[in-house]
Amino acid sequence: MSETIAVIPGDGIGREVVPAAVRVLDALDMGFSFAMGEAGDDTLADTGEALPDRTVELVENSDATLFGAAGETAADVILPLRAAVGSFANVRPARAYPGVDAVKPETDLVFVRENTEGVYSGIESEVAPGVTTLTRVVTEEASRRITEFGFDYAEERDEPVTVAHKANVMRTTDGQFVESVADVAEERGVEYDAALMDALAMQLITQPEEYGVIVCPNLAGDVLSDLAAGLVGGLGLLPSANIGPENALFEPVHGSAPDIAGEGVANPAATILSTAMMLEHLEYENAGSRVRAAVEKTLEEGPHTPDLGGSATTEDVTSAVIERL
Ligand code: GGG
Repeated sequence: MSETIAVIPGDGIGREVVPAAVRVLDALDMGFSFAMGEAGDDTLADTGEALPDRTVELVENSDATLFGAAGETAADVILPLRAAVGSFANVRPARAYPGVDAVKPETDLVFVRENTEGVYSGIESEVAPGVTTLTRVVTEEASRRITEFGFDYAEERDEPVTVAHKANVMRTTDGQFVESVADVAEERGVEYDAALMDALAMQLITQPEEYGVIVCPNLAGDVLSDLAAGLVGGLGLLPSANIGPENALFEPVHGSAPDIAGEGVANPAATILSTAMMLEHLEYENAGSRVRAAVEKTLEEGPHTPDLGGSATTEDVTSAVIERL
């Protein structure tokens, strides 16, 4: 085993939860090597660039990347990093765990978010003082690709698919999206539901158990997955994978949480669960399952960080996960 993992803590609590996840990977003793990279607000202040070329090269030359959190420079850091691994699908599971107070304990959802376009294409301008615009890009190619990925993902897990959109208002762009979804579904002969994303937000809160895999345009996936985090006990529990054809980047769904950064109390579960996704993606299924099981046991029995009502530190929780490995 000689995988090289690029490790980019980023900003805020990224610098606490990423070292915690690396401790867990070290404890597995799988012979991984770690290539540390810098990015984010402080990197911008120190070097004049939020994402130095060296960090991008490191990501491109690694077998997978573990990223922490982006702060004010998110658009200059996380979007290009996702592009550097060629990722087109952002997979965000949102599950309620025994032992954690959840608004909806029956929640078990996976958001499959289009990761390359939509309103996150970065095409913004100030056309006149006080007048700004944003171009929303939706292509047939990217819409079909995320749909194929979402259908494959759901098929492997025997889950229903719901497609979130707002084609009644964004008629051309989401019109393209829903048309591409319908074409792919017809070609594959598969069933799915389409739902207006605003109505779906309410349905997810009232009856999340009715849903499985939710295929979304970029912004909808970002927003709806955070909504689902609220159902299961918070953003400290949501891992994610950014998958490309040949490379991938793994990160917690949460951001840099400047309100608690530096206090040593950030919940490392989302990042450690992201490493479980990374291990599975690298085909170390057994190691991935062990990490996931150790996190689940720790969530069930404690200790818990303050976001889950406990008083444990990031270190305490990480040590408890490692003990349970
Ligand atoms: N680890 C995820 C992160 O740093 N999130 C901050 C953020 O602004 N994310 C936007 C996105 O996920 O597209």
